[in-house]
Amino acid sequence: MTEQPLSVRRAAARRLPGAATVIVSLFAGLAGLAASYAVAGFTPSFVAGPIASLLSREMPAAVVRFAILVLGDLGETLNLVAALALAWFLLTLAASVGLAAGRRARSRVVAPVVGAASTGLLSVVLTGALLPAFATGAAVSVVIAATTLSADGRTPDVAADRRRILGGVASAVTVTLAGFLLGSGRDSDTTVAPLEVDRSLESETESLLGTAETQSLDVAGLEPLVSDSFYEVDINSVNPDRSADSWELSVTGAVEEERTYTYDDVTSMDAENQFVSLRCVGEGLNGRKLDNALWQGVPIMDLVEPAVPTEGCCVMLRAADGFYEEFPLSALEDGFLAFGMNGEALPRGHGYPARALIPGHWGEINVKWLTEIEILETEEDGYWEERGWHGTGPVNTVAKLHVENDLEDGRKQVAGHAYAGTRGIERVEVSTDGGDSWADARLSGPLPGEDVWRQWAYEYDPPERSHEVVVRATDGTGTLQPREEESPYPSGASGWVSKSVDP
Ligand SMILES: Nc1nc2c(c(=O)[nH]1)N[C@H]1C(S)=C(S)[C@@H](COP(=O)(O)O)O[C@H]1N2
Ligand SMILES: [Mo]
Repeated sequence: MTEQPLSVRRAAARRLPGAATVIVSLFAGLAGLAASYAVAGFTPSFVAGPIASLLSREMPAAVVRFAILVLGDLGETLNLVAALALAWFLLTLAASVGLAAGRRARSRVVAPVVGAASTGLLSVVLTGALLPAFATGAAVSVVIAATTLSADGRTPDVAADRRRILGGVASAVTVTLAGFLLGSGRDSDTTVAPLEVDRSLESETESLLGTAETQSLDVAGLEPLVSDSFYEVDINSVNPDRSADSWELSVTGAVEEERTYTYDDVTSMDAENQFVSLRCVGEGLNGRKLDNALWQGVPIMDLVEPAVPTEGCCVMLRAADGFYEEFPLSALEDGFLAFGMNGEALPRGHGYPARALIPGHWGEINVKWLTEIEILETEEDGYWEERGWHGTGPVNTVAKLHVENDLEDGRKQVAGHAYAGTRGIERVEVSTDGGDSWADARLSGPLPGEDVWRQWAYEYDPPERSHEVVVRATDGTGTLQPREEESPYPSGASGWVSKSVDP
């Protein structure tokens, strides 16, 4: 048997066993993922962000419907978990390219360098952002270097292999923990600049918020007329992260002259306050995706009219997250462009820098992170209509039953909100015997505005057995809401809410 040259023996010693390569790649990938999160936080520059968007966009309509109707908010969590897993897997593959290259080149420095380059490239291709890609590459190279550099090449024994793998794992765990802490400590609203409006609007906002507070019914556990926590529905689990400086809104399509506005253009126009409630077409009959806020902004037609629309029938609103919704021009005419919410800048989750509010219509056409208003000459489907929903029209009338209190005097109290878009709420009735007899509920005083919910409450002496409480609303046109129960898909939940109440 001939003696092998020393260099070949060294290389053989440096070669990690197959399973170890997989382990080191997995840990390097994890560290890369965490480093990206540390720098980008929960934004589209985080390497898992674009994957989450892609997953929800490409998911078959039936799966999305199942997620909305059956899984609810869990669907969004699953989307995020899948995106994280996929990002980890891709980074692991890219890191293993580095290890393989190092093996072929028989050099200790090749693996960390190639691993950094391939994972960094993957990240930049996915996100288009340099800094998080750089962090990912650096973290991956640290983990790979911790395994390849700690080999001395002369001791091809199991103990040495184990030390090398442990070195990699230990460094990966450190980087991952640090990355997770840094990323989660990041304020998700760092790009949001404070709202600047003139003093007179500001004091009007304060006084209207005060009105909403005093008009709110004094019922324990009932959400006030300006929601404490406003629901959020997005096609993506990671929200856009536009700064006001980089944001522009253009009016395009069937217009005489296209127009583009900056954030300064929009916020220096004459701003107004508007109460507008939103309800999601996908929520269950007695669901919680109905809320109200006081918004600061400008009438949308103040931006559209200078472009002089020609013979349009409809409009397509497009957004920074790839969302788009189409609806008739007539609905746009009452539209509002909001850049403030309850006297603060619009939060990132609700569409910073600016969103559309289309009074009386389902939430979905109230497009957030708005970037383009395109006037159309022929109808087109929006994002949700392509997936089978009919959510561009006016909302259904609904009365929710969210609160059930035992009062000190022995009576029962039931309460909730009622909403009928721009038709308004005229009356809410309650039955405590399954719908045989009805009595009027108390209503909160109406707030100014065309599209605002109301609260209702009703107190009664409970019977000594469990009983069925039913609630129904009559809108401002005098129409009683239909009794028949309809599922949210495709045109929004409808029907009388009823609940069995124990004595
Ligand atoms: N750009 C964009 N706008 C959007 C959405 C979205 O995913 N992306 N979701 C819509 C849906 S389905 C609803 S119900 C409302 C919810 O608004 P909120 O998240 O501020 O409550 O926003 C609408 N606007
Ligand atoms: Mo929605």
